[in-house]
Amino acid sequence: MTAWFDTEEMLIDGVWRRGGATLPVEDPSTGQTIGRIARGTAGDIDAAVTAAQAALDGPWGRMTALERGRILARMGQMVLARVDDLALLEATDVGKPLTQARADAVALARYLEFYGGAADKVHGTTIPYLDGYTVYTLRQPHGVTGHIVPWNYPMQIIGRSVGAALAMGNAGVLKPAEEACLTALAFARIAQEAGLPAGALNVVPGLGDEAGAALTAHPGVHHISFTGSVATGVRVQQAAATNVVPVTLELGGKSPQLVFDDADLEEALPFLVNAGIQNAGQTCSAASRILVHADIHDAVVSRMAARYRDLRVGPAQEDLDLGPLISARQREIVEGFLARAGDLTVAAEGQVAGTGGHFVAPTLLTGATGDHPLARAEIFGPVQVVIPFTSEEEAVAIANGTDYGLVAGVWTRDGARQMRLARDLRAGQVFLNNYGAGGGVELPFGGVGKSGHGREKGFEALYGFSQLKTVAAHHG
Ligand code: TXE
Repeated sequence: MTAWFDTEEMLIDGVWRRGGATLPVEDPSTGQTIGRIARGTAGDIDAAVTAAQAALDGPWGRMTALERGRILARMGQMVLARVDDLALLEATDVGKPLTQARADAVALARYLEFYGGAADKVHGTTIPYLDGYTVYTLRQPHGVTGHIVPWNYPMQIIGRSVGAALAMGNAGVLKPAEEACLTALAFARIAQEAGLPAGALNVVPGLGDEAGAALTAHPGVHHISFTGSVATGVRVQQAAATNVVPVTLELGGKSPQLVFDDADLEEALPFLVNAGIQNAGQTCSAASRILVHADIHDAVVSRMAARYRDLRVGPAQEDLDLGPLISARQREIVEGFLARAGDLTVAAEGQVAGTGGHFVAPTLLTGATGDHPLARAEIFGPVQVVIPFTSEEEAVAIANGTDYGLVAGVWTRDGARQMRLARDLRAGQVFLNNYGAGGGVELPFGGVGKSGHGREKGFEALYGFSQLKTVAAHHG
């Protein structure tokens, strides 16, 4: 399938090796099996954790922050040099249109540049204390970090999680999603070529309930970062609790964009639709709820509907607006939600141009109230629900009325309202007159409520991937 590397190997302690059983690699654009990956076992995870600890006890653990940063920066340059190869792998494995896959590869490079540059800029402080004391803090790595990554944005999530962890001097074990492992393996090749020492990053593909569960329960792991579903996140946190290990959980959402009657609709409209259908709606921060002031509801719906009717869905390699969903299972989940939308109105659908893949037509639904099941559940497909409101208070109540709280967008020209909503919306990120801010590698990201806890991206992630030690010296 790829001449670049053997997809059935995993990387443990700097050595590429095959395991026992394997899992199929499916191209979601065709439904065809196009290769195989290793099905890592609890034994492989154990070997990977041991290798990571050995790296911490060896040259990697003694490396200066400057040297770590240089390796990450080199990795970033090498990712940029292979952007097209990485994009093709991701498009084929995940089903995202080539342009989006390419943007994800560029974002991976950007994370590596950012965290490479930041590695030697995070440090402790001195604290004025009693007479005769000198007190300071040391910021140190947790040790072995476990990274469980989903299939929707493998490269971006690896960049934000593994990049930040390595910058702080941790040694990682990465368990990519069984549906999409190829760019994780390619990334590990690049890391090795860039000079990352053996064991600093180990990659073990495999099933969630096998390799994933073994990683989260392993007593040699000191921190776990997880991006995925709420149900699995709960299991990950429970497993980590057994070993009293901190976790960062990013569990998706039901993010709203609020459109007030003084909004600049020309500006807003592309964001309203794109933030809902990007990556076929399989985005943690997808704007799956559009809350619109009743006075402009019909105008907004009719313009969104026009855009929907132009959307084309087809094989990732054809680079249309949307690719397929990741799997037959994910398509069944999304179609199940649509089957329960009977009392809502389908305002518009896009056009499916492909056959054989896990394609779902993007669907714009209207007629919902904030408490409708489709307005509360994460659908994780190209489906947006439009909900009218008549006052600012009502809009905030609807926006805050789900179990989630990842991202919110507000479209209004009223500066005072912008400030009130930025304060009152229950979300880890609030965007005023934009949505997503171009990906925002530098911007702290994470949720409240069932969207999870902990912050990734930006400098904040570096604090999360390290711990503070206080040193108090009494010298008289
Ligand atoms: O997620 P899982 P799935 C949501 C989205 C989607 C639903 C199901 O709503 O429809 O989750 O997707 C690993 N111990 N999101 O089933 O199970 C698994 O191997 C340790 C939102 O794919 O959470 C994979 O690597 N790990 C989301 C990762 O967890 C385990 C992104 C995610 O799988 C495990 C993806 C276990 N017991 C889905 N079981 C987002 N936040 O963006 C599974 N895994």
